[in-house]
Amino acid sequence: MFPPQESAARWAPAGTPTVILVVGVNGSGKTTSIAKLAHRYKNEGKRVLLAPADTFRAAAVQQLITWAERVGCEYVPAQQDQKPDSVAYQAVEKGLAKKFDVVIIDTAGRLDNKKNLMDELEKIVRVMKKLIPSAPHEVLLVLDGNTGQTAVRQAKNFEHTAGVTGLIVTKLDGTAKGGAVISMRAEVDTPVKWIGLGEKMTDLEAFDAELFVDEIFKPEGE
Ligand SMILES: Nc1nc2c(ncn2[C@@H]2O[C@H](COP(=O)(O)OP(=O)(O)O)[C@@H](O)[C@H]2O)c(=O)[nH]1
Ligand SMILES: [Mg+2]
Repeated sequence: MFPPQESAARWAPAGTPTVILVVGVNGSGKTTSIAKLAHRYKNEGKRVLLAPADTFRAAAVQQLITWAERVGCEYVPAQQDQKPDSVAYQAVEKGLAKKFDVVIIDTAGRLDNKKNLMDELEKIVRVMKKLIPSAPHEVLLVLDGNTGQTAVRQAKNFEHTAGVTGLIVTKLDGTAKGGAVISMRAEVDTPVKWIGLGEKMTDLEAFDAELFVDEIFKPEGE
């Protein structure tokens, strides 16, 4: 029953930084997932630049910077209350100038209302296109795998407005939670690209539908 999907990550043409925009509600695991992606890409030998464009909450910028330092990758410094699109612009500009392979942009999960949030995301996309017309190459929506129908609703809200190209389903560590991915994909027409399996930077797996389904049907103890 699992719908066929294209799980592969999308990349910019050679010589252009791949810009990944990460969206989703607060607490879904955006910032942690960005750290995990950064860690993975860094291990693959890629140069990764992080952009803390969630300037809406005081602690959010610092949280991403702390992760960047832990992972050992670069970030653009951002002030709290700096406009998110200006942080994104700075990051893409630096990504181009310093030839980074990957630029990952963290965003706010909540503004005073949903329209403002979507407007803000659109602004971020608009400014980066001035520098790289094909950006963002990937828009990853982060969904908490424990939130069931709420996550499905969020996915539907974000899917069209933000041009989402893939899902990261988080918090699938623990028992018997994998089913959430199946029910999500039954209702949301976006491929699951990554799954989060814990709070550490190593707790991220590329999603492979076939392997995943095999795991679910494996007899206990195998
Ligand atoms: N168990 C578990 N916790 C996670 C996972 N991903 C994120 N978290 C936790 O969820 C909380 C919110 O994550 P955060 O990245 O700050 O979410 P954001 O508000 O979307 O940026 C933090 O306590 C994370 O450690 C995961 O895959 N498994
Ligand atoms: Mg965050």
